[in-house]
Amino acid sequence: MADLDVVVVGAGFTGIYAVHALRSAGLTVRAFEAGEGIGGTWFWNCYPGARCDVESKDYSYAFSPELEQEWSWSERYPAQPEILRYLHHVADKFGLWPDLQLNTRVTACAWDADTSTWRVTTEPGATVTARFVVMGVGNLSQLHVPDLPGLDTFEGPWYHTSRWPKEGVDFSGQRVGLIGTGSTGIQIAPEIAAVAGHLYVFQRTANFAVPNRNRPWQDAEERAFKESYRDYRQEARQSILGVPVNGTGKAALETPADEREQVYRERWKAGGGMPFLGAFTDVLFVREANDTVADFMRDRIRETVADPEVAELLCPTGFPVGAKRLCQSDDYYAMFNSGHVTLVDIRSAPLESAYPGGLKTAADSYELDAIVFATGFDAITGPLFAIDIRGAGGVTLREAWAHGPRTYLGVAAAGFPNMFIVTGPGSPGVFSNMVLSIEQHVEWIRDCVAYLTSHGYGAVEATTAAQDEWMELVTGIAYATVFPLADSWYIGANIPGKPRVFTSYLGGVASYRERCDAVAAAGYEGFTLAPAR
Ligand code: NA7
Repeated sequence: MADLDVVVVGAGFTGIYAVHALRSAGLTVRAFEAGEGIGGTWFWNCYPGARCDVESKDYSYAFSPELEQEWSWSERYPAQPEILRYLHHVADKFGLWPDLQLNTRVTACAWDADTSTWRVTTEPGATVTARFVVMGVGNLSQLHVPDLPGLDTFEGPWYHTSRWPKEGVDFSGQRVGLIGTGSTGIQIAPEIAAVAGHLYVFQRTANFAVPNRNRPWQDAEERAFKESYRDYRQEARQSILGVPVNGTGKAALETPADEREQVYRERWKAGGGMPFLGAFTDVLFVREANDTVADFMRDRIRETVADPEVAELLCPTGFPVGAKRLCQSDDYYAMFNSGHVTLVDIRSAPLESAYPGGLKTAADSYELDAIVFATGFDAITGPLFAIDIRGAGGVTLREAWAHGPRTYLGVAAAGFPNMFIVTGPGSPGVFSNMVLSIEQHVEWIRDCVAYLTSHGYGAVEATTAAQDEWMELVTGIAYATVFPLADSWYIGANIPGKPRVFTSYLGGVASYRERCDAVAAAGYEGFTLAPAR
């Protein structure tokens, strides 16, 4: 007999809700969390300026009307500390702490076919058995520090944004080198520039960034969304991205240029990335349509940045808007107008090494007191591969996915019975409002476990045929869009040697939910169910 019904790996948004949902269904469950606090992504990414790019009214749990009424978000886009406070409130309110075990890293999970249980090994030391494991490891938790020769010789401190010291870092008056200009680099740069003596931004690829127009919620606004929250959540479930977006319903290429410009101007003024991607029906499917957005955004950069050469370097080229995560910032571009911020183009003169006093590119040397890596993550599969997962016949997940991840519905993998993945590859995951997707996955998993238990089944495993059919669908949709046209972490291009495959389901959260529900209603079609032992 297993120690627990379910082990959940991670105590971020997934682990916290999974403990609540599975426990409420009468199951014994424990979440193991490597960090010394709950929050996952929002625990680790505590660098200055860390903020969610989905509005707080969307980026919150919908499972409890009482919770959504009693909690007040202070700002339109929630900052990291406020998200952590929210998650603590949830853990307090639902009494989850006894089943959230901190400072415990799951290092291995091995399937035992004889007992239909998983043996879960943790650091430091203990092993537990469980009927099911739920991977709530997040998509962006395995950090990536580039292999930079000489880094160990650098005499100052260096940091990765995702392991920021909890006590903060004082860069007052210092010469700081920032490597990376993705969402994170763009968020942290103005914060460092505000105090540093000089900030050098080492840019390999310029990214598109739109304004946040972040601001406190007005009381009247909050009242309004709280009054219709139930309907609003339903609308979110029926959407593509898990957030209602007011599209024009028209194609950009069939809209007169002045009308199109007007639409973009309104969205620029209102702030936020999703309204741009959803403005016209063809922006994410037709490169020429996407170019109309890209041209508009490049014009805004040229308008904001005083030095024309710097502005041109900041203008992204060569990939469609949205194909790399669309960044959001209210002050990134304007920051380059201050005399103490230098943009260093490491596309034309690559970064070569660190030396005791700073960083060296193919063109120059930069004397630095500190280096900040905002160089991202071994995304999506990285956190799963960090655990030694061994399924049926002792095959590791790493072996099974050597050519790229393969799942059925993004939630299960053939060869790995009774293992569920939340927002994994093959699901809308990173292309959706994460919290909405997490809730949908967790509820589907809860219902699946309840079904198995009540029908006398002990094991559930995706069939290879169902998995193949699903991945074909996922790939077919993805390659009809502009998303695979960039070297992004979405396709693993940021990690040397990683297979370049696009594995997110882009059909939208509504159709995805429908399919998951249909599979369940048909007695878990595409899965093999085995009687309990
Ligand atoms: P990202 O989006 O992966 O950005 C990483 C940045 O670091 C990006 O500008 C990279 O340039 C740069 N990078 C990575 N490796 C190197 C090396 N070796 N040399 C120079 N520059 C490098 O990570 P973020 O943390 O910003 O954002 C991740 C997600 O978190 C984001 O999409 C949101 O969903 C939240 P590159 O573009 O590869 O040329």
